[in-house]
Amino acid sequence: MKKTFVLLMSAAMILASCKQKETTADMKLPVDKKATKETVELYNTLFSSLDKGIMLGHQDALAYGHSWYKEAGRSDVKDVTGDYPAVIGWELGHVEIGAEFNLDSVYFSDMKRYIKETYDRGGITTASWHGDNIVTGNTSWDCAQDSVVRTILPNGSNHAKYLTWLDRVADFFLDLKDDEGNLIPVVFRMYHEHTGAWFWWGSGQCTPEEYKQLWIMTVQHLRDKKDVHNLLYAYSPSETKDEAEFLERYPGDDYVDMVGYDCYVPGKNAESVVKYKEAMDRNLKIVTGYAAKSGKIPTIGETGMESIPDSTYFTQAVYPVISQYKIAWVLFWRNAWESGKPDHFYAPFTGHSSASDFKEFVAKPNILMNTDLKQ
Ligand code: BMA
Repeated sequence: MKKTFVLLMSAAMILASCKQKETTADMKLPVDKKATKETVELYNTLFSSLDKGIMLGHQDALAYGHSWYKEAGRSDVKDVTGDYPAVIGWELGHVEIGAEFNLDSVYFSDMKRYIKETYDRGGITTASWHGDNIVTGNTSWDCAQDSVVRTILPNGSNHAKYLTWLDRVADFFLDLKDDEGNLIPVVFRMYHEHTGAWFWWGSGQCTPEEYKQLWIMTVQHLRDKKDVHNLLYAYSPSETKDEAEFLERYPGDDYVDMVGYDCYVPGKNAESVVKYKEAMDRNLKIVTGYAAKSGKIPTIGETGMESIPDSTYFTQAVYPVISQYKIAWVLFWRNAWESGKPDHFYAPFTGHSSASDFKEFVAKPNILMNTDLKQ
């Protein structure tokens, strides 16, 4: 009797493992060929979700919002719409120097908890990284020198020190675990807006070749040296004029899983909204066109209109443009909690003049919130 049971169990286990192999064999693989099962699943889900709609993302959604900080279960997007964003963005700036909290005062221990909560709810996490300038110790916006990247690259004077910074970034990702101890997958959107010249890795601060080397060195260190296998890599310049500019600093298809761009309304008036719609349309064409050719997942890395003075921004400016394209998500930037930044918010909060427009936008069948991901 016991023997029969053991035999039956072994047969069931062999069948189960064959089934698992079959499904993974059918799946596309990201640039990390050793990516964890959950990361491969996320990668494939992102492709299939392109046919379902566009996920809504919000930066720092769970940590704070306009005029509040750290209230369990709260999110400005949820206050207004009743649902969490499908995608939540987090900022790693200062993890590299071993700080307890990031440059916007979010504790990394809290961030890890929020990432797990999001994962448990079926949501997706993406991370950006405004790492400090290693030469001066100032912020990522310190562009006084044009040699920071050069000093970080192999043989550069800061190379060894920079690897210790990357080690800390790796340790953060390796500490994101679900209840079973599996690593939680994250889309890492690193060295973003590099076609602009406002970060030390920007177009005025390094050559295209140096930028590419920085990117490749980072992927190789995280993936191959530190064995971080729960990442998808997202490339996100600021808006560009054409595919040539978009690709000028592109590190290559072997190092990128998602292609996107960052684009904001450049002012507060109607004219800037018109310019924004043009820029969004042009960049969506570039990004979806390149994604189709190269087999990458297109997305919008960051967008928004600061303080949303246009009360129909979501349904009249964003929706008519993005709904013409198949993209994974649209991520709106953060709603600052800091008292000194009352106008720095990109999603409405309860009582804001754009709240009803945002509700209408989110209710569109092709705009996906957290709950929609489970259906
Ligand atoms: C910027 C602003 C800053 C913030 C940084 C990193 O766009 O929101 O206030 O510190 O992103 O999150």
